[in-house]
Amino acid sequence: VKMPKLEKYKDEPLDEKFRWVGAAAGGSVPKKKKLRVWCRLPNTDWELGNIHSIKGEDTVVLLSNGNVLRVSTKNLLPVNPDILDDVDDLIKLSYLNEPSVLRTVKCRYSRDMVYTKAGNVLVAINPFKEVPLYGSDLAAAYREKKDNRPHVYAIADSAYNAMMRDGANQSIIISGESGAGKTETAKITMQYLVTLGGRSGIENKVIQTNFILEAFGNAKTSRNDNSSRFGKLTEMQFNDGGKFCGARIQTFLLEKTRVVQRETGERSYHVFYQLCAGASHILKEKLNLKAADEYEYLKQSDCLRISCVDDAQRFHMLMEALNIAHISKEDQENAFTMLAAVLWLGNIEFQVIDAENHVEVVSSEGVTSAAKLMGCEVSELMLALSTRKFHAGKDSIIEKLTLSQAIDTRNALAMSVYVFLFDWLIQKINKSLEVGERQTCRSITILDIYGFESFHRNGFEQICINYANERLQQHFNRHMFKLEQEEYVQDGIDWTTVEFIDNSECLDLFEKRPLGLLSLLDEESSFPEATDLTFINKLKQHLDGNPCFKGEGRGAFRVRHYAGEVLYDTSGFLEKNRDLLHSDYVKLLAHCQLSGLFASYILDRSQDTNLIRQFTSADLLDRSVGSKFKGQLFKLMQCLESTTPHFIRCIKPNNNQLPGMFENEHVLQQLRCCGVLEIVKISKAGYPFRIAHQRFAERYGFLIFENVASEDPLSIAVAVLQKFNVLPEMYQVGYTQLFFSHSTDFCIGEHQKSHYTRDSSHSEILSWS
Ligand code: AOV
Ligand code: MG
Repeated sequence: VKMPKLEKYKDEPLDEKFRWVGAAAGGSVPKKKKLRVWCRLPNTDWELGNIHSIKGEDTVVLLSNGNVLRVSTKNLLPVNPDILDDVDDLIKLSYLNEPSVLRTVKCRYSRDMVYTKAGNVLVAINPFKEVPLYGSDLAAAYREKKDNRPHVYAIADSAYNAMMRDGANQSIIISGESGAGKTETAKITMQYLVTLGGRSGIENKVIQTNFILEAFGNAKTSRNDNSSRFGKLTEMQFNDGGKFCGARIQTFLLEKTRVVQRETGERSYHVFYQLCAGASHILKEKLNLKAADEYEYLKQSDCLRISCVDDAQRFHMLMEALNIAHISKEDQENAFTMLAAVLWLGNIEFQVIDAENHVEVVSSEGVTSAAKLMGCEVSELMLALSTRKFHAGKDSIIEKLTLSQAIDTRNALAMSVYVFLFDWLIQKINKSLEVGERQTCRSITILDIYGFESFHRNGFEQICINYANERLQQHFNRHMFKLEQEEYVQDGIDWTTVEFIDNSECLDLFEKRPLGLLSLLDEESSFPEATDLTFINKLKQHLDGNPCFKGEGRGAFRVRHYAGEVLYDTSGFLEKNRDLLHSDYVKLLAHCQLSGLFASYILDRSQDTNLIRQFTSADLLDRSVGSKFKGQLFKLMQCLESTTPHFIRCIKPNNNQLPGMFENEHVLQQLRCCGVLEIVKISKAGYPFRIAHQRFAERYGFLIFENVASEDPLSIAVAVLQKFNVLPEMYQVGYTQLFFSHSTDFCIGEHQKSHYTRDSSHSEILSWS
């Protein structure tokens, strides 16, 4: 993909750069000790070199590879001293520029230090191999503050401490493009959190649910062999004493089309292959299960295996995980039965019977097995897949389906069975992880959604995924840049605004009413006559003014996302957005005797969500996939806004899923789009620790004043700061709060007063954490 130019992005402010270069140009550089510089090559890479000579705007640089280059001085940037090569927090760099940041993370990465801080944000680069960075000993070291190197554990720990200290719910928000390591990071976070506050007996249960959800909700894509195809929010719950006591999982929009169709070289959900490879003889016989390559739904994409993965072994792990999660044997078997039914549905074939392309179901092993597994009559299933019933007044009219209609119906049925199964499983898991006797009081929520995607072909699924990522990016910007800086301004402290790449324009493109992408999609979906072509024309007509949108030929359009430009193909958009469920087969499903529980669940759900209702345009507003997803994301954001966020940005070092391969341009692009340089700038100049005058005075006033109550809080605060020699550059006094810079390492904790005395030094007062 060609990535867009990010115009608002700048290196160090230009004038600073020139000042620096100006000093070098002023002839103050000793001839022998030639100044080291980053020099931008014609291919836009940066290379280290030494200044050889300077003539006006041009500088001759001796590059480290031996070449000599004459460049304009604006293509030079300052190099940090070697001693800063592997700093653990980018705010420690003396010169903040792209090549220096890249050099630091690259240098750390080559030594398996995959985590680096950028102020409060953790940058995690995917090692694509096992690294000796995890385990209970290391976790304990973080808990006991014996280790303070950047780590997921450290983030989880500070979230936990903040939760205990402030009594406020926390969130850990993990983002990054597809394959960057979000899901692994989420699991590492969870592993840390479940051990807190001592053993509760459900640690393993929670950890094992990850494996179950990955089996049913992850698949191999061309970007990631274990790509999450759903969004996941896990609320980790803690009791009064701070002990982990339960969890609740919420999922978002599972990519259901994958069950019936996908690009060549990709797989459907892991669980299908695991089941085919690993089921016992008895189970195989019961389900009439064959090898994966006998199922149309599995073999169609020419990819049945993932290298280095043993599906049969994974199936045994799955069974174990289901047992540990207390999913009953009966429920497990119901689930496997449904999976087999889906596979057999895919093998059902149709035969054209007249000139109008109407069809009948071919009697085959596919249809008999599917009917048997679903628990309905073969004839019932055949009828549901080849006809449609209409109500015209009191009469009902039966209409035969054409070949493409019948195939669509069959696929829609298979997809809904899978989605029902997935939702049902989540419900079971939640039941099992539920906290007993209402003991929960606080939580840390972990968000792991599908990452930004740009494939060869991008459809409705990708636009939903990428839209979700835009929303998340907005949340990140809001907290890292907007709220932070607004607070400085409101409280009247000295502050120079740091610019950042705002993605509001792109979000507007999606969400604006009535002329945003989602509204237009809904409007068009409500016209029965509309086609993908009329849809694209509508988009072009209304959106061409938006700088993030560009109409292309042949039913395609481009969106400029914060993380890159993506070309979308509109084919199937309307259909997928409408997501019609035909009443005939929903009724069929609900009355199938698949297995008591499952059937009643479907019936519940279909009444719940009015699935049986015929689709009308009025329903669409709240029923279309796009609007439902948008609504879900809004709720998600609301939920996140009620927590204190902690951010982890995962970075993918290469597109080959290989260890030890660090592609500069690719990494740089990701660092840019998550605004790492800007975050460092804000953190470096900013005041991450703050406390209200009043609170500070209450806490420390007694160190100076006998009677704190009689003094004004601000005077007390300033007196304390002066008495303890807190340097003026370490803090600023706002109208309502005191702001402390990063270098103070100040902790706003509820410490006992006995911790300090009038003889305490300022470092004692300001540096516990
Ligand atoms: P994702 O969640 O960000 O992609 P994953 O977490 O699935 O990415 O990571 C992809 C692969 O990278 C994993 O299967 C591991 O092989 C490897 N990996 C990631 N993090 C680590 C780590 N800390 N240590 C070792 N290997 C790691 V997507 O779900 O596609 O957006 O939709
Ligand atoms: Mg994932």
